[in-house]
Amino acid sequence: MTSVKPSLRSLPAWKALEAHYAKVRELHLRQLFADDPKRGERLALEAAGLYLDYSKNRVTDETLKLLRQLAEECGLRTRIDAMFSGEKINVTENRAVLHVALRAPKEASIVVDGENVVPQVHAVLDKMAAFADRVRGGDWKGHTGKRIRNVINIGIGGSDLGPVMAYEALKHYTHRWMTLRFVSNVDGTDFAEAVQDLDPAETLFIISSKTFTTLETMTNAHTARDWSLAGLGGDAGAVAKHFVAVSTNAEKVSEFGIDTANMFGFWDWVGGRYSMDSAIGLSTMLAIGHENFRAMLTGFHEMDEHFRTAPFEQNLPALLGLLTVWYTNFFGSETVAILPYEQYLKRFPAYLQQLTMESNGKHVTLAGTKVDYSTGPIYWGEPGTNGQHSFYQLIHQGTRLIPADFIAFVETLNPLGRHHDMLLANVFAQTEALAFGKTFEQVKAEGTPDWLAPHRVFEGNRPSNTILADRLTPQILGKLVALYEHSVFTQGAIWNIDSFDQWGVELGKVLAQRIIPELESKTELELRHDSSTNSLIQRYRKLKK
Ligand code: G6Q
Repeated sequence: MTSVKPSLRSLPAWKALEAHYAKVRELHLRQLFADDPKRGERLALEAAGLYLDYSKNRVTDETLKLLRQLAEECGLRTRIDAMFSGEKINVTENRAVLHVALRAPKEASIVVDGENVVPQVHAVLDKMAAFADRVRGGDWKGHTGKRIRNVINIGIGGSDLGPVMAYEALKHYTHRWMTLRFVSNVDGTDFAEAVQDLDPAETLFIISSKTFTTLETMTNAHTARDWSLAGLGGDAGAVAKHFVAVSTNAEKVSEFGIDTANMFGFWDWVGGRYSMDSAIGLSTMLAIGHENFRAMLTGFHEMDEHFRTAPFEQNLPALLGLLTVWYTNFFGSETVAILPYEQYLKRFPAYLQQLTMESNGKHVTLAGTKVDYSTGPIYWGEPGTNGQHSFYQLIHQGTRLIPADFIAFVETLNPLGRHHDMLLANVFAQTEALAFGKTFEQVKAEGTPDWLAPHRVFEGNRPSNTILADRLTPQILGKLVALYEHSVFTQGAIWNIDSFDQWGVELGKVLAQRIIPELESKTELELRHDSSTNSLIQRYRKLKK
């Protein structure tokens, strides 16, 4: 995979896209829709239960053809096959990238280093299911014999964002007698607030850490153990009933005092940000039950199969990824807004931030040469309609081009009077307003005085996708997450980067380890940082109590 490839900019499709961009950059969506009355029906795709309307994008048929050609020239097809067959496509860590194996059906075979990993995946799933049944059924008792009513997942990054998002997204499917909380930050407030109203006798901690060495998670895990034991009379034997682990590191797990019988494993071919459907999803399974969890996996798998087999013209993730490349590299867009019109998806944009930005925030190619084009855009967003009353102003009338994904469901899980029609009316209205805007003439025709008219003009031509599904089920959530995972993959394949490492998070971690003793030292130390860092450390040391 690392063989020297021609630079992206020199590919025929890239050059053709550059020339094409010069021709279409000013084309207005008003014009595109006027020229093709069926555009809204034509530029839509339905696959694996998701409907994507991509007609409100600044593309012509020629753009789409050239983007697909770019995908071919970049070897997207070969890259997809390499991932699915367990090749070590994470080259900087020499690892396979096999989150797709986490949702493969029992009879599938995916071989890594000579071994079919699918049976191992299902063995862990079965173990998780048995455990979840015992906790949910009240058979797993705490140290004092009380039933577990509270579950706290301690983890960070990939060991937190997926579980938090999935819990919020699937809350409708949870038992309400069970309280689920998530502690991630090393800021003690996170832990203190999570447990302040809980009884240790009824509280189970899941320590979720692939490496079991992460500073934040291990600090919180030790604090949790102290809190638990303090509340349970100090008997270290209580740990066995109140702590389980999700990790790849059995040695560290048992060093911490957790019986490895209560450890749920996964593998180095699962990246943190791609792990919510592995044992890292144990809190999700405890919350929604194993049948729902398995339904979510089925959803993931359906989207995987779609991505693996559908031709690029009909391939949702490939199309979404290519559109992002189009805006990022040709229009110079720097961000993508994720706007779910579904309250349960309130943490979805935060989840996608890690998935997309940790994956594609890279400055060198697979071969290690500096890229001469932009890579991963900034993903951000908030649920609608709230965002409409804050930042949408800039999307509508600001000077930046911000492609936006609107996500909505035909049915609500909480039917309440007219709420849902109003919610959906806003989705459709926003994408319409973004695309078509309001001209000076239209504003004037409303009797607006000349001086005010420019302020009320909406230029329009702001691109958006609308993703519609029937209803937010575990299965649909799996499809939605897989859609974005593979869109990220598509982008990474075009940019020829390693979407599966994250060296960028290392430096700060290492420096923090050096600074911790400098903050804690009782004696004066000679600081050897730059003058800014030195004086911040000195100020903190002087003022802290
Ligand atoms: C994700 C990253 C990162 C990781 C956390 C937690 O892809 O690798 O966010 O998930 O740093 O790591 P541990 O699970 O090892 O504690």
